[in-house]
Amino acid sequence: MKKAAVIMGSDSDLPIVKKAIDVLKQFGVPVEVRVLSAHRCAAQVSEFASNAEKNGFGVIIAAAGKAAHLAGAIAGQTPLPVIGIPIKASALEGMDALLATVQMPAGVPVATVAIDGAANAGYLAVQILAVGDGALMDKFKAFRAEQTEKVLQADEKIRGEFA
Ligand code: RP5
Repeated sequence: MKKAAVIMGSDSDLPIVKKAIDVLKQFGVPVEVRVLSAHRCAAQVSEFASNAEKNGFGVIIAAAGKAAHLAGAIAGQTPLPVIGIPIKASALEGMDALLATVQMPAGVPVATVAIDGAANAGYLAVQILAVGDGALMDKFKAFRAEQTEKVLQADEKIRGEFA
């Protein structure tokens, strides 16, 4: 199976980013986790991004707050799909990071999840890798069926309580 990379702009992002890592691990996806800043260590970001495909990655998750250029900077230097997580890290409550991450020029997309939406970044990465991996796709389908079943059980319980 291809690996997933999870890159965060600062170790202060980890409490949120951990939710993406947990999802990837839950599905048995091999994951490498790095702290790399688009602004504070741009050369290392370039080194990582430009070698990611040949190093066996299939998808990259990039999380950053404030002027969040990390996901876009990575996306511009790799043909791999990049998922951006805007982190709530400033007085602007994450809107700054959301707009900086999502407003990419045509030809260099970043699939941007919600502010602090790290779990969905993990699920989307699993779905991307699952397209080329039948066993992973089966696991994802089983997860979805289980999720549906939990909602239907909650529905039955609540309907009973308020009948
Ligand atoms: C961004 O600035 C990081 O991704 C983080 O969300 C934010 C604050 O970083 P620190 O000052 O805590 O390192 O680049």
